[in-house]
Amino acid sequence: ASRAVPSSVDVVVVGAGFSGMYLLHKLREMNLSAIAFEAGTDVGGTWYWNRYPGARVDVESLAYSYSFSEDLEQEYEWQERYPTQPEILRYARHVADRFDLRRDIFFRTRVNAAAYDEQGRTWRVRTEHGDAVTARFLVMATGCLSASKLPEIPGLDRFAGATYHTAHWPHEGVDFTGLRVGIIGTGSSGVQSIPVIAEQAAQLTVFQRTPAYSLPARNRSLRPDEVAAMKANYRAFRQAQKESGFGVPTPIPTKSALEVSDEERDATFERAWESGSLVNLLTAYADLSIDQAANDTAKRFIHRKIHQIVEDPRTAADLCPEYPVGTKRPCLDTGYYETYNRENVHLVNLRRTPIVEITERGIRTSDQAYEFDVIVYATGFDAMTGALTSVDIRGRGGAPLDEAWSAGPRTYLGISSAGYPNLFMITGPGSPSVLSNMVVSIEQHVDWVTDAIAYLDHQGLTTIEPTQEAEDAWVDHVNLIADATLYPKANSWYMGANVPGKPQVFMPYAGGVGEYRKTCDEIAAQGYKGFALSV
Ligand code: NA7
Repeated sequence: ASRAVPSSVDVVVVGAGFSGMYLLHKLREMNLSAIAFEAGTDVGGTWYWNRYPGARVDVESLAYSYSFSEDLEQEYEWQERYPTQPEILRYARHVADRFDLRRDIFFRTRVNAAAYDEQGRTWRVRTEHGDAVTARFLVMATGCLSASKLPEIPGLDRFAGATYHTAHWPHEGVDFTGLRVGIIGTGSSGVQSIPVIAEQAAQLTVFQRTPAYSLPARNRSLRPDEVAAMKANYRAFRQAQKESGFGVPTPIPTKSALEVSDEERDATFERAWESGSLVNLLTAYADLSIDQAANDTAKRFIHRKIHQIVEDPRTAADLCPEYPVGTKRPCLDTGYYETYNRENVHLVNLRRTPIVEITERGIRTSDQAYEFDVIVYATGFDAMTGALTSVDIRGRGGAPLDEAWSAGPRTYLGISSAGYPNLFMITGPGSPSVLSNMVVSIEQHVDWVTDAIAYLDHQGLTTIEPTQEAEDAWVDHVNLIADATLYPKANSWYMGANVPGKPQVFMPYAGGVGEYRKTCDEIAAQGYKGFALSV
């Protein structure tokens, strides 16, 4: 914190999570000056903030890791199949140490504003501490799930006990022993933390608005032989990741769920359920994501599982989602449904009895007043756009980004936006991002963006900006793909549905990581088709 912020650099990076770290490394290798601003006190982004009990990644560690350094890839020793938050944070810290990244990161520093100077062709970036820096390029590496969200329930401030949001968990942890705990939210954060909190708390009451589809993670320690096999084959595996749909290599399904016998289908779903892999479930049949009747078969299978596990039939029924499988982000859990068989755990179905208010003592629903010592908010994020529009970003003519996006985000490739020259987003709306293994998508964007910067410098050009036509066409393309799927059928954060007043548009690109990469590469190879480049 004692270092002074330089007055001018080539690139300002906002965020020091997996995107920001790799960006810094890459930009340095290009001999460009770059700094990153990071709100946290350390690197790691998502894995720095989300310290709630039970927090884990839902992609396997050997796949959810950087591929840019073969030494790192070979030397790093992952312990678990699905690592916990501390293990992933340790990895991020290792990467920061290994590549000496911290010297260019300003921690405890939020970026408040960034304005494009049309004369100087630079971005003027301001931090919360009043520092200002001028940069040729601005890269928002701010993450897709980083602007956390509290529920809009009357009386939030009234509660006298302790409250925690899963994405702002205290570093020292929380001891729930002997406490009466209420938790709101049953997305991934709720599903992962509920079983762990239930083991400690005297009583745990879960307030569920929409149930999640969840698969048992079947987490375990990695075996030395499987790690060795992966490390011997890593290049081929990484290539397969890049070409895959979700950033996780899987055989491409050819069969329809409707063309096979019930026995065959059940056996297939059973194998996916046993495998502890979400992608195995989502790609079990070719039409699960596009055909309602096909999707219904997966839905019925999971409903049956829930009814088999959960003893109380009414609780089991309440835990069964109605929306199509996969149209909200499904979860991987460790003992989630089983937790509802504990005597100290109680499910409140908010569809039947909505929350009326938070009181000094707890939570009041339409039919009952619950008293708690602690309330946990597992209520998620203003996803994909929240972290971008919370910075006062102004492009040409001083146009605010949040106004340009008032009817939903508009990007070209999810990387850039018309009217905002030399501004790049890593895994922005309109790219596969949250529908993929994030590390694969992050590396692809960082490589693409740094290649574009190198191209400009090599050609003696100073600015790059998508044309309005290219952006409009991309937005249409993203919508067209989404409309061919079942995704828009759920009220999900993919759609912005969890934030009151947020425009309802399907934000990620659903055409798959491999197809998307091909498109990005072709556009670059054609001299950045759809972009206006200027000297
Ligand atoms: P999510 O998946 O957005 O889950 C948030 C949960 O909180 C979800 O069940 C919401 O119900 C619920 N919620 C939000 N607001 C309210 C209000 N006002 N009242 C009741 N319930 C509410 O966030 P997570 O942190 O769990 O996971 C984010 C991603 O991280 C996850 O998808 C993985 O990719 C990793 P809703 O569904 O909106 O009805």
